[in-house]
Amino acid sequence: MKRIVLGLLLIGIGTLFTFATPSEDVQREAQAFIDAYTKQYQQLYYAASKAEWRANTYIVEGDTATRAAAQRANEALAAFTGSVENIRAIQGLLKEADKLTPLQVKQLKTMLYIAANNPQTVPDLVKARIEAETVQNEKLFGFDFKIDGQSVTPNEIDDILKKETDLTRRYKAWVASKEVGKVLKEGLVNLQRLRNQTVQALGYPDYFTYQVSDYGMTTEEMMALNQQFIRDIWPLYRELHTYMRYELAKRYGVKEVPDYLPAHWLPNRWGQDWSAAVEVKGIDIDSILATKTAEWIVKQGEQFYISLGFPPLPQSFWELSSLYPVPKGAPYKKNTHASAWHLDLDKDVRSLMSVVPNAEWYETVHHELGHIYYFISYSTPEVPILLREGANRAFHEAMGSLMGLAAMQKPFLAHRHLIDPNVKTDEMRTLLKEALNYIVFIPWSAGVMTEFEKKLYADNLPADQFNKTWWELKKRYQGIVPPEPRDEQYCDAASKTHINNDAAQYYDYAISYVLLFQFHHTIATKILHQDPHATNYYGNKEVGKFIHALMAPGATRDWRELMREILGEEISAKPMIEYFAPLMEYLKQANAGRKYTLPEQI
Ligand code: X8Z
Ligand code: ZN
Repeated sequence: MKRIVLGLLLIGIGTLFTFATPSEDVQREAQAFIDAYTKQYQQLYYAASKAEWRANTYIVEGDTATRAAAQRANEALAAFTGSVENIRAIQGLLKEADKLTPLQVKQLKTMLYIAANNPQTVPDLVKARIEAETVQNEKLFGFDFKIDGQSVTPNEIDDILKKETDLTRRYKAWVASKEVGKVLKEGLVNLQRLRNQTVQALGYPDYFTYQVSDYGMTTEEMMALNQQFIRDIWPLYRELHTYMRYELAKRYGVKEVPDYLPAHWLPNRWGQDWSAAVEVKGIDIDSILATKTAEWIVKQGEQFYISLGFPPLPQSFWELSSLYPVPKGAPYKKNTHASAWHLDLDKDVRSLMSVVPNAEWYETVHHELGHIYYFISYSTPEVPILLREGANRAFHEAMGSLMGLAAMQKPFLAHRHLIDPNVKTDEMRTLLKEALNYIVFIPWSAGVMTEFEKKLYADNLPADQFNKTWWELKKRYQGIVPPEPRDEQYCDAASKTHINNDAAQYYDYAISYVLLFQFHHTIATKILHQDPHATNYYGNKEVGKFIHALMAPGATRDWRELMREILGEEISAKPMIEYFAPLMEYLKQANAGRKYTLPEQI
């Protein structure tokens, strides 16, 4: 009996060897497909990027030509990446994945991931989604914000929210900033359906799950990770929340301290960063920067990267980027939210910003240049065009934010002659200011934004509950309430850029903040041997090599493996918590006798 079975088995293996294609042939076939795909993909991608660039830098009401051009280019890219023929070929090759090289498998999987957003089995849906996205962006950035009937720019609104102490004027600015949500609501409802339906055609349950899958994670895993971040920082957030209610009430001359922070009291339109509310004597970045130009800030950012060993930015970056606000009275508007673009997935790198000389833009410049230097670091022959992305999306967000943090620390500022090296500063207050940025951001990103978009896409949140849900989440996670009840004619979530044009990805930023403290801790303790609270990265080539090593592989490596290899760690908020630990005692003392309104545990 045994013998016969063995005999059959041998015959079986024999057949396999006779008829199956050897690995080399499969690899050759796959490579030919990948090369041909890549060539066409890069061309179409570049054309679409250029059309998008135009549509984001030159927004004129009624300019249907620019919009149509962007739509056409995006449709051509979608038709190719989502073509039934391509999907079949990719799936066919992936059936023989065990015979392919890991790099080939990664590229094919990337193709399939892109296809899922544009499947040409449902061409009308994809077309409708592209159109809806173009229109939404145009409405968002073509919007004319007004205070007392006077047009104001987002930079001007932000300035009021940072500096104004008169509550009526603050209220007007905040309310003005949310008006745009009204005109975006219908589009968002439409996009909720269209985004879900397009990815469902290739088997994803919803758009949120699709975006999360890029990390190799399920929606449940991603939600659990974000909830863990919130739990980790919650005790400190609760202290910060209490502290700010009392401090701001004092500042605005309000006798009765409110239980929750009114949204218009905070120095940011979404309450995502409160750091502008605290000044540190001796390191007043805003007044230092007020003496500089916007151009100087961008150059200063570039110098920092160069000092670490990175190359100067290419001439084309300076010629083709759109770095400053549109001149007053110009007949067009532009996207006012900062972004970095890798237009041809090779050498054409650009940034879109509206830099003015203040601390927020100083940080944002470092953030965007982080993306640009990430693009440059992986645009090498070793990294195939299709894998020219971050190890994951959060890595991409982390690098520049890390540099932004480093560029604010006292030894760095002194070295760069931005402050007097002998000036005495209050270190606890510096830490407080940093916490009001980095800690305050977590309940917003991991909580409000991530939960809202999960509900929107994975749970099909009904349109008559958008604003109610938004404010429930704001209260629960951030302890923030609107100045007065806001019904469903408003769509305050849609006042946030990412809800419209970077959908279901905001947890990227929560993860990136956690990662950046891991990166920073390693750099400070293992490379610089400096206190993480007081570092100076400037000019240190070893720091440059470390950052470069994280970026250069692009998406050719699994992000978890890369972390283990370079950091020897898994993702963890521990370095972030440790960094801010000294603040806990200080705040508890400052808050002694004050009423806490957030629960001890979330
Ligand atoms: O959107 C951004 C970047 C885009 S590349 C400027 N950020 C998030 C935001 O502004 O909401 C950076 C940190 C958080
Ligand atoms: Zn970014």
